Amino acid sequence: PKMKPKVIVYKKVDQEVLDFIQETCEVVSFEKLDSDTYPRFFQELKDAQGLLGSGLKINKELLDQAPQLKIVSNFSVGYDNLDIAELSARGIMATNTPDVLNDTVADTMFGLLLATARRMPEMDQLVKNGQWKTMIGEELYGVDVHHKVLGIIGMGGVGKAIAKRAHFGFDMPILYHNRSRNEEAEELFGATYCSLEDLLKQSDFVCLMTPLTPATENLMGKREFDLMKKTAIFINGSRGKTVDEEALVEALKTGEILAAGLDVFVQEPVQPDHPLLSLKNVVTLPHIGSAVYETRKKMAMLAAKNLVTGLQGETPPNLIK
Ligand code: 8YV
Repeated sequence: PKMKPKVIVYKKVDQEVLDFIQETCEVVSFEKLDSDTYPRFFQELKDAQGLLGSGLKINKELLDQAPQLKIVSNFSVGYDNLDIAELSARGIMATNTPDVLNDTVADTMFGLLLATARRMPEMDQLVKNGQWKTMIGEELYGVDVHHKVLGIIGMGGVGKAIAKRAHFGFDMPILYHNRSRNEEAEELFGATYCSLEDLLKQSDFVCLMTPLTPATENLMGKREFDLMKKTAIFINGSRGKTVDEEALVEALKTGEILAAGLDVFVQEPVQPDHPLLSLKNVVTLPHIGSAVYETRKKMAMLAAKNLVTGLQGETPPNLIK
């Protein structure tokens, strides 16, 4: 009988997902990669034909240790951890898990936007710390969201789901900046395409939802934060490296912008002594955009399907070109 291709699953997935892969592959699984598991991971990598997981930097150095690799299946929509040019040069397929997470991530981003606008974590702590002595005065007021201008940088699947929430749920006029026009967002949600500069100048909320690419690295720096309204709020649900964090800290401290809601950071987990964490006008989340059971299960199953179909010689549903 034909030998089953060996694959490494390097992120915790449900047994049902492993069982599905095991129907056609020999599976070596790691719940996480760290100093304890890396030695065995690189040992197994020598004759592995498939990889499934998220966040592992897959570049020339790693690929030189994986001579039989045929496909890398990312358990994420973002694939900045993959050196696509190197994978392509070696004829190795790469796939990701778009679409299934759009609504979940858009919910998270809108929750983060509302929490930041109305200072909810700060108010929650005030109650829990027994500081609620009188009815809240204007020094603790937040800002309105409904009818305010939302600027979306990156009108992809998640950006569109955010626009839907803003338009139908909060009567927000929407501006967007993107590599290309998005007629659907314009027709369905009244989104208006504009330059990054105009978006930054006119938006009350700026939501950064682009992939991390050489074009978007440090997209938001001092110049960009200075262009924003002093009453504006910045939300980042993309990747940490799309933002110059020093410039963001400066903008928040000097009042160039009002506040920020962040689900992603340059270094993750973010270190406890990071300057951002000392600011009252910053709301932070530990990269939980898609972190609900049903959605992560859909992502895992999609990553598994991409892996299995690729190894069976078919074109995977989500092949990254
Ligand atoms: C994942 C993400 O949580 O999909 C992405 O790009 O950032 C998140 O949905 C993360 O990559 C781990 O799977």
